[in-house]
Amino acid sequence: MISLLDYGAGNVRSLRNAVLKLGYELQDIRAPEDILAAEFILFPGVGSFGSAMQRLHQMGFFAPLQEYLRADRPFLGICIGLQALFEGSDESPGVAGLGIIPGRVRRFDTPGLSVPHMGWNGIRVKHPSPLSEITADEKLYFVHSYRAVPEVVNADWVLAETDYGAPFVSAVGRGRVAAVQFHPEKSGLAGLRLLDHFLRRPGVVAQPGATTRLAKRIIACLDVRANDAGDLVVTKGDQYDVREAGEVRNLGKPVDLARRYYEEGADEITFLNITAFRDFPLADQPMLEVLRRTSEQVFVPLTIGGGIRAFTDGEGRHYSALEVAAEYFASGADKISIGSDAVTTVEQVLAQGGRTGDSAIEQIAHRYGNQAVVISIDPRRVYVTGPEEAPRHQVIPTAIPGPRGEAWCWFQCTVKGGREGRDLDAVTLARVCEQLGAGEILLNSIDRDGTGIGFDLELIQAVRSAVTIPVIASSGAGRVEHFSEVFAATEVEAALAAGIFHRREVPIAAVKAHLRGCGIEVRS
Ligand code: 1PR
Repeated sequence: MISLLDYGAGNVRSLRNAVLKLGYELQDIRAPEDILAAEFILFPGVGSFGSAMQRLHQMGFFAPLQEYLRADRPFLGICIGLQALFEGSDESPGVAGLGIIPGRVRRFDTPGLSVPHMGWNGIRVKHPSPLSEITADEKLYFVHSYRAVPEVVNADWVLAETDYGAPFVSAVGRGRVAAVQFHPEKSGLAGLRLLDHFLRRPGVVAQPGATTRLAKRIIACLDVRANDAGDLVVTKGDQYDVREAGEVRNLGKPVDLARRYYEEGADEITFLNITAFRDFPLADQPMLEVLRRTSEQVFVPLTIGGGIRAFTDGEGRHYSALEVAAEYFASGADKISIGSDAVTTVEQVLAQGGRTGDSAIEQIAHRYGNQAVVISIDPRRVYVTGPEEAPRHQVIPTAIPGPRGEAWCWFQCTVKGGREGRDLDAVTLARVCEQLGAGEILLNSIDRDGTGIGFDLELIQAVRSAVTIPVIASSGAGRVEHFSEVFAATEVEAALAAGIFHRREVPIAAVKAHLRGCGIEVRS
């Protein structure tokens, strides 16, 4: 019997699904006395270090949990569940951790490194543990901006290290207490196997591993909307036009396609509810059901976008963007993606010269962590004769001339699925969203969407070099070489495609085999 310590923030649905799939029984810790009565505690800490500690105190869990851990009783912490074992974190100065392991958790600080550390990386095993199960070519899913560092005082706790800039502690353990910085429930079959071993606790002899490298991620994107008959389908546009002979293109059922991409090796799955800008997403129960059913079968990160903003329904009830996002997280999303509302927010910030404090980005990042907030940008090229023609925008020289031979362009943000252009450029949008607390950029291109002619490298480079958070290149992939091209020409952390995967023109495995052949690190 596994007892889950869930204090109600973020996506623990996937962890529940993973534990149940492995055949264990699961119960929730609801009261302080449940802690000392537990046989095995699973603690998937969520949110910031400070909010996690605050919740433990509020619920009366802090002291019994310390007692449980000091008595060396069976425990597995995940992510913040690892960091909480330390004395404190630079993320929340002045807030004490559980203090089981000496040392502090610190922010990644290597210059030039994108933060969060997000994606698939390896582990280097230091001490015998179930982690020795993981082979040198297997990778696990990480997403965090703070990390514990190996120090003399905690050396006897460190089970594994991972390299990102410098080595950090990716797993700890002593006696029957263990914790991992990565998410086993989001790490595909390797993660499920590992979770099973931790829960069964076999003894294995460690083989010290080599340097680890963060993999470039390959993401499958499913644009979802209702067709004219009212069924939710995966569709795909050409430059955002999803209709063919008047009908919405139907490329399959969302859950079936997501499962297929998981089995074929996608590192993440993104759902974009593309017409949610005009409907209220919480009224869209079929979409929430898609997410729930997908998270029962897909054990890699799930992102959902579309319609994340404040909303007042027909009866005058107001819903905050945080409430909308909470429903998505509770239904199985690991990250939410914000499109149109990010544009509105940045316009307000620029108009008033500072943060709004109550934007969806700020609220959701504060509650669920920066890594949970993706900004989806839908830009379109606007050609100009020189920077002086658009003095308020980030104008770049372009090797792809405009219709009148223009050699300069800027990238105009659009809202409502490309239907409306705004007086804001994508570079500025990305920069301001990072300042507001976004953790990742999903960078589409209306010009390239569905064309199969390759990613817009100039756009991607312009945005990538303006921010320090990870960027996902999207739109235009037609061949495996387009993926190696974008990773060679820019520093993006991930590349996303839709049409070529839906139409089975290029399998995900072929993309990865090609990248591996080019010496680019990918997850097997
Ligand atoms: O504005 O917060 O409600 O979010 C709406 C979301 O829906 C945005 O993320 C926006 O990008 C997306 N969206 C809206 N309309 C469309 C459309 O296609 N008509 N889809 C749309 C955007 C673009 C990509 C696509 C890549 C790769 N889809 O995600 O998957 O371009 O395609 P390819 O590999 O076939 O070239 P809000």
